[in-house]
Amino acid sequence: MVVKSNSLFNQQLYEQKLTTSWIGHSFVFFEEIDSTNSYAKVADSSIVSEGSVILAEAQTAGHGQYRRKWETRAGENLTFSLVLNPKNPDRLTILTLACASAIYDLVQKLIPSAGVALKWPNDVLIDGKKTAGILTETVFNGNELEKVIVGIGLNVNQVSFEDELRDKATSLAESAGKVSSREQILAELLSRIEYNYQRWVMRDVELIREINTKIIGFGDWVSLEVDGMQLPDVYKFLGMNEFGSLQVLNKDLEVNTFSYEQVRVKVG
Ligand code: BT5
Repeated sequence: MVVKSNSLFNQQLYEQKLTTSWIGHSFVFFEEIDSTNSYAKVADSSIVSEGSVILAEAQTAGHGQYRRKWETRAGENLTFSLVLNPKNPDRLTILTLACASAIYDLVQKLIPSAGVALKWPNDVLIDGKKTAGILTETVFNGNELEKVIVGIGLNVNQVSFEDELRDKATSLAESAGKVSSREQILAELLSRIEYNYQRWVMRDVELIREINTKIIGFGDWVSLEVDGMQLPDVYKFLGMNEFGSLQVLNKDLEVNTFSYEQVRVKVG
């Protein structure tokens, strides 16, 4: 596959394509930075405010949960953070997955043949390989929530991955067989995120139902890893509840609830 890449993100083109009401109107661009999430956390409110998008072509310390590395080739993908100001820090699991769900819908529209799925708690997969990951972080001022940072890494035009990612990662280009305009993809994704964010703020239960049906293993008997320990039994995966906790049915048909952070779902 011939891939034309490494042209810098075109902010002007992105602005032309953007149709959101407020998300992404404030846009901060870096050719290289340690991490867009780290920057968004400390940036002054005169530069970064609600709805700001911080995008970098390259990150020297891009990371996921537990400081795991997020590795992408510069100039080929989308690595950005979105700043939000919800009133309180509850239900952030749902917010993370609402953004993942926006990516899911976009992938499905762009590549109808792709086997897209969400993986609890924060991934988007195409045909079983990771295409996007989301890291949601909070900043507090004393007891008060100051801002929420949703960091998104989406593999767009990168078609080969090194080392441990070789068999685990994929991209839109790899799946579609052609490159996409990153500017167009970002603009469209932000519209979908804005829509889902509004639904999240309104506590739309339909949003949760919609997300649940997209998560791998939903309705199936799955294995669970809790706080790093594999549980011996299998559980029926009931999905997320309205608080963003994961619910399963055990073999005695009792409902067990786990918090977002502590559980991993293993299918098959
Ligand atoms: C995530 O973490 O998947 C969330 C990644 C969030 C990255 C964005 S980029 C913009 C913003 N700024 C940041 O510094 N972070 C955010 P986690 O679930 O912990 O997954 C991390 C794991 O994904 C790694 O240990 C690798 O196995 C795998 N991985 C790393 N880079 C990848 C890539 N490009 N594509 C697919 N998988 C990758």
